[in-house]
Amino acid sequence: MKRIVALIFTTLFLSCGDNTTLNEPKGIAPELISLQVSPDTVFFGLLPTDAQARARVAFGFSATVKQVDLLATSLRAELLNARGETIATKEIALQNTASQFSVSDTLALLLRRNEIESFTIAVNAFDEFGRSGGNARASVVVRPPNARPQLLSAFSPDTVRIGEFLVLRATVNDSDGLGDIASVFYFSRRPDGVLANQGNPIQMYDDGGVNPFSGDEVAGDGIYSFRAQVPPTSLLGTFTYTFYARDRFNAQSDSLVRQTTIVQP
Ligand SMILES: [Ca+2]
Ligand SMILES: [Ca+2]
Repeated sequence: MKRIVALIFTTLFLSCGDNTTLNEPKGIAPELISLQVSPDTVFFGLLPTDAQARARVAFGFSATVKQVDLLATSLRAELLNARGETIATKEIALQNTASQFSVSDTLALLLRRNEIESFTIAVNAFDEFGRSGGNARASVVVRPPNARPQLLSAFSPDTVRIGEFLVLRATVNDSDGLGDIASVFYFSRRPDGVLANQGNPIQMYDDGGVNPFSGDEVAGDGIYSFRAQVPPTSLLGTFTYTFYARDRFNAQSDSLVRQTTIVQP
């Protein structure tokens, strides 16, 4: 019995590694040496939304490319979510022979409020072989819709004598941070029913006592104060103070009302 065994050899697969080596590009790939993003914070609550409740969130960026040997032929900017997944991409063709140059553009996407999380912009420049010498990254923030400021408490003394100091206090908070509080103020209604200060709000201070009408103890702690001496000309009787806080989005808190009775010295 005759057995024929045919073996076919090919060097195709064995030579793969050698081909790769031969095609390996020589020279230094282009790299990103700086990245500026503006704005780096987007206030979602200020953006118009479409019928699907999506807002167009856009970050402008300016990236500086450094090319030593091989020219950069393309630039890719990506917006990454917290899990490192790419959720928006911008590809830009490049044709610049300078050793260093900047590229500015915008990376935008449509976002719903429940899709807000921490984002990163990553930018790469690639040579003709698709190599990048190193990316640049920047964190960007999308702020959720604005929260109204809260007036947590307000205080006025029961009784103050003419010539004594009246000190009013209000404690405020804002889920967007105390830095989002734009002003804390009150209206003063006199015993005769007329609003004091020509009906204008009277500003309170969280400045640690810098302003002469402050009376504030600690700056920046969300406790606002107003302090003034009751003049001899003051009406006697009960003053009614209505307190409010307002944030940078012009959202106003609910009010709190307190009363103080001014009496003879
Ligand atoms: Ca707010
Ligand atoms: Ca304070």
